[in-house]
Amino acid sequence: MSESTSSTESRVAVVTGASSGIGAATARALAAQGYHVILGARRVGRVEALAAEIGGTGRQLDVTDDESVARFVAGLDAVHVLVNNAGGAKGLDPVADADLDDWRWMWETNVLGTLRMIKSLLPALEASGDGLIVTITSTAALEPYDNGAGYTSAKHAQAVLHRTLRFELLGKPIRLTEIAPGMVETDFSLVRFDGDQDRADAVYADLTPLTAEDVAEVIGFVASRPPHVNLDQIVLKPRDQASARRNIRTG
Ligand code: 8X3
Repeated sequence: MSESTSSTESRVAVVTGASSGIGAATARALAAQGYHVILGARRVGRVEALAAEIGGTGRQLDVTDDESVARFVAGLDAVHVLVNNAGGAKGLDPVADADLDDWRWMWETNVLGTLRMIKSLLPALEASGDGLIVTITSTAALEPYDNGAGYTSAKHAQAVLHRTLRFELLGKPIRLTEIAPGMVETDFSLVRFDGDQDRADAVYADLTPLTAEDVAEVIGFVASRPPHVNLDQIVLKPRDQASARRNIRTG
């Protein structure tokens, strides 16, 4: 096997937030490429079931908790791919009405959660000899929008943390890819609107959003490039969406 061929035999991939949506679809995509996938999520039953299906390993993981992260990474000596997917949005309120608990949750999960995972797994990523960090940010990491400051500020911060590593890790065998999706129909909006299904459905009504599989397929492409190819940033949106808040609804 030549050095530039990206063999995935016995390579290890870690996916956070792997119990549903983009995380679950990414775990499936990487397993299909031959990775042994370690799936992490708070809902351990779900990741264990999916792990059993794809020949991976499911472990409980709360990225907001130091001890949970330490338990999750224990024994992972060589990791080839880390997908920072855990995170999300809560609320859609003007800054004047900001709910501090919602902001705290968004910063804890998206920003500090990503930081905890990266800090914990950097030695294992380097030890693999060909590490890759994929961070799922959002189009919200590229542009602010009305009522979204809690989420857009967290996503901007998460993205800057990730992009800074591109400089700091130069010279080490670790690649970094930021994936910035627009509208993807998962339980993202259901969580954002605290379980209000009608409100969540309205976000994707009368247009064709991306699916979790659309995003996972791109991550699979990134992970299957040879070690010298670094895809720095990929922005993907539905054809019906031109910017964070500009889209076309045709019914
Ligand atoms: C989700 C995209 O437009 O709802 O990350 O902020 S958006």
